[in-house]
Amino acid sequence: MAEPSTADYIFKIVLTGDSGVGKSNLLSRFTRNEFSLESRSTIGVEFSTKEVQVDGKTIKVQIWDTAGQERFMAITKAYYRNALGALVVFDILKASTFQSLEQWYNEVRANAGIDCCIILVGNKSDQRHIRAVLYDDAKRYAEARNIQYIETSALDSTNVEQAFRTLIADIYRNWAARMDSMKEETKAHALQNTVQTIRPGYQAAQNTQNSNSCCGSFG
Ligand SMILES: Nc1nc2c(ncn2[C@@H]2O[C@H](COP(=O)(O)OP(=O)(O)OP(=O)(O)O)[C@@H](O)[C@H]2O)c(=O)[nH]1
Ligand SMILES: [Mg+2]
Repeated sequence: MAEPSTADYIFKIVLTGDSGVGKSNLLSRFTRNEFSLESRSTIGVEFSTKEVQVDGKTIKVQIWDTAGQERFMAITKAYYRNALGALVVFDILKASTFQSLEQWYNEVRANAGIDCCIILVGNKSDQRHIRAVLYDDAKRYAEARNIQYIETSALDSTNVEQAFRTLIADIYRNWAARMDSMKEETKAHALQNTVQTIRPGYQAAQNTQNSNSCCGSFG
């Protein structure tokens, strides 16, 4: 039988971007330290989990992955529902995947909400000598949307851990403030003899609708 999770928080994160940009390999590199040169296009929706530590808290991240070509609305809505963060990925070797970004960015905003934390990921940096998208263009795109840009290589592992951890830390910062204010509210209720229990660890993923802002800046 599976061990019960001892995580303080559970975050759902989604991967999005055109087919072939390397979403599944970023996921397998981060969660299992694996890479495949001949990976097939993802069929349906898959997810993997990993526990990470932030500020002494254990955070279990559930990372969802689907094919970039999977364009059915029914999947889209369920895929993004309750996502607290998204990695929007393009391939620095392929300009068309950069041109598609707006579509993916809007899809996240429309389905996961304005408070979903987003990080822009330019993947395949191991091949940057033949890059088709300039670093500065991608950086400018991200800055205009107030999100962070990072270049990764799922092949040689560069920045993969950092991309996920930056996003997770950002979600944590965003939610920790809300958790603290919820705790304050709980204290106030307790003082009024109101019986109410809040389990911070399991609130985050269930309260995306009550939020207002996220990810304005990265330290
Ligand atoms: N050179 C290089 N190749 C990569 C990298 N990441 C992925 N690839 C290759 O790019 C191809 C597509 O990778 P996937 O991870 O399957 O891409 P995907 O975004 O999941 O594609 P879909 O599931 O179709 O949406 C595979 O041949 C990978 O080996 C990388 O960092 N560097
Ligand atoms: Mg895939």
